[in-house]
Amino acid sequence: MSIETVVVPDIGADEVEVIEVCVAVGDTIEAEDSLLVLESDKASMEVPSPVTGKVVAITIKVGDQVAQGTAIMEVEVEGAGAVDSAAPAEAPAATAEAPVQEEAPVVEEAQPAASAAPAGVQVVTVPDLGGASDVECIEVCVSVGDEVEEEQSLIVLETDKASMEVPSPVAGKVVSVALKTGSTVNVGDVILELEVAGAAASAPVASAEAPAPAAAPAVAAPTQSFEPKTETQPRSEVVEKHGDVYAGPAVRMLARELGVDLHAVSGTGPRGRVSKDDLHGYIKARMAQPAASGVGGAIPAVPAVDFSKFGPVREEKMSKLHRLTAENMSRNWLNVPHVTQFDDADITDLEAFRTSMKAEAEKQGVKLTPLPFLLKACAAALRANPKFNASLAADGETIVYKDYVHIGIAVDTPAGLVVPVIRDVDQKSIYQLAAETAELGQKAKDRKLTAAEMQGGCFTISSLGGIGGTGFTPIVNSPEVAILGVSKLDVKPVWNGSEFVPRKMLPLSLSYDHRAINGGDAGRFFTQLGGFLADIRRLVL
Ligand code: CAO
Repeated sequence: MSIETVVVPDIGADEVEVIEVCVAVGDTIEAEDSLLVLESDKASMEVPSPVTGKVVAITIKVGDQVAQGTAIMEVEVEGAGAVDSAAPAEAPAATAEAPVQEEAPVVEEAQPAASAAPAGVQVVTVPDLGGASDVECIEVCVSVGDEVEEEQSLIVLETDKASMEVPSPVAGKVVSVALKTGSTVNVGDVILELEVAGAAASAPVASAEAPAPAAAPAVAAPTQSFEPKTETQPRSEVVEKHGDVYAGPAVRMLARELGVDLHAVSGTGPRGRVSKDDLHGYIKARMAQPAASGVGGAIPAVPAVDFSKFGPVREEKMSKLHRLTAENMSRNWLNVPHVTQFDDADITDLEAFRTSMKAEAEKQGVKLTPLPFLLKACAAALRANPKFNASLAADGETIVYKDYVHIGIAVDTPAGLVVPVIRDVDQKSIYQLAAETAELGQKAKDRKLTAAEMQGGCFTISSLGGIGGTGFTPIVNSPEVAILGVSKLDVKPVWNGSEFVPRKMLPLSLSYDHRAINGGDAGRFFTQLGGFLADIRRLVL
C-alpha cells in the first residue's frame, strides 16, 4: 500500500472554484472516476481520478479556489511498500499522472477573436476548443434581432467532461444564427452573423484582415465578414429559454436537467449571476410549497423534523453507495408503473435433489443453495418469455429484446445494496452458477466488484430466503423490466386432490414494469417458472 496525493491537473485557467466534491473519505475509487467539479465563470469541468484506490483524506472543500498543483486528496493505492508519509510532497508526481489538459476546456482561449474591422457584418466562428472535436452545442443563448454586448455568451458547448460558454468578440446585432441546440461543431464552424454597431449593412469589411486582439491569442478563431443575409432565421428555431440569464454552464446544465426555467430564479451573484445555491434555494422553496390541488401537482416534500426534540439521536452520513442506491430506488419507483404478483413454487423435489447433491457439490468446492437453481429456472423462463428479457428504449417508443440472458443478484452489503451480474446464465451449469454467485457475492461484500461486473443485467433476483419473511414487493431495477423477489422456504399443507400433504413451498414475488409487461404475460412467466422449479428435469427439455 502507498499513499498518493492527487493534485489539480493543468486546467487551462488560473484559479477556479470547487463546486462539487464527488467522493468522501473511505470511498473506493477507480481510475477515471470523477473526484471534483470545478467551475470558472466560463466553464465547468470534472477532474477524474488518475489512480484506483481508497480515499483516506480530502484536503479541499466546496467553495475553495484551486489552481494547477493544489492537493485534492490522498488516496491509498494498492501496491508495495508501507504508507508513505512524505507522499504529499510528491504532488508533482501525481500531477504527472493526473488527467491531461486535453479534456479540460481552455477557458481563456475559448474566446473568439474580436475583429478590428470598423463596421459591417461579421461572422463569428467557433474558437479553438483545446483539441476537442465534434462538440455538442447544448445551448444557443441569442436569437436573430438580439443586441449583444462584447463578452456576452453566444452559445454553450459541452463535451462529456466540460462545458464552456463562447462569448461574443464584439458588440452588435445578431442578423443570423447558424447553429441550433444539438448541433455538433468544430473549430472554425460559423456560429452567427453580427451586424457590428455603427456599421452600414451594405458595406461589410473583410475580417480576414482583422488582427486578433491581444486578449485572444492566435489560436482563437478568426472572424470573417460578408454581405448580410436578407432572409431571417425563424425565431422559434433559435430562441433559448435561458439566453438572457447570467449563469455559468454548470448551473445552466443543472437547470436543464431539473427542468427549471432560470428566468424564474433570482441570481444573488455579481451582476445578478445565478449560482448553484440560488438554483438549489429556488428548488427547495418550490418543493416546500404545498402541492397544487387537483392533478399535476409536484410531489410534496416531506417536512424536516428535529428528532432531537423527542429524545437523544445520533447522525451518520450515508455512504456514497447508499446515496446512489437511494437515488436509483426513487427514480425507479417514480418512473416505473409497478405491478407485483405473488406465487408459491413447490420445490419439494428440487430440495430433495439439492440435498442429495450437497456432498458432491462440496467436493467440487461449491455450496449448493436454492439460488443457482432459481437462476437457471429464471433463465429458461426469460428465454421462453422474451418480453421479460427486454428493456424500453429511451425514446419511449421502442422495445429492445436481448438475445443474451444476464441476471443480476441483489447483495446487501454493509456499505449498501449492489447488484453483480452473472452473464449467460442459460449457458452455465448449476455448479458454475453456484461458484459464480458465491464469488460475486463475496466480491460485493469486499467492495471489489468492477463496474463491468455490475452492468448488462436483463433481470434481477433479490433473495431474502436465507434471511426470512413470507413475501415482499421488490422494485424493478430499471431499465430492466422485471425482478423476482424470493422469500423463505416453508413447509405448507397442499391439497393433492384427496388429502393435504406437506410440501416445501418457496414464496416468490414478481414485480414488473406494466409499460412493458401485461398481467397475462406475467401469469405465463410465473406459471412456467413455477413449473421449472417444481420439476427441474424440464430445464433440460
Ligand atoms: N429459503 C430458505 N433457505 C434459503 C433460501 C430460501 N429461499 N435461500 C437460501 N437459503 C439458505 C441457504 O440454503 C443457506 O443455508 P445453508 O447454509 O443451511 O445451506 C442459507 O440460506 C444462506 O444462504 P446464502 O445467503 O449464503 O446463499 P445464497 O446462495 O442464497 O445467496 C448471496 C448468495 C450472494 C445472494 C448471499 O450471500 C447474499 O448476499 N444474500 C443476501 C441477499 C440480499 O442481500 N438480498 C437483499 C435484497 S434487498 O432488495
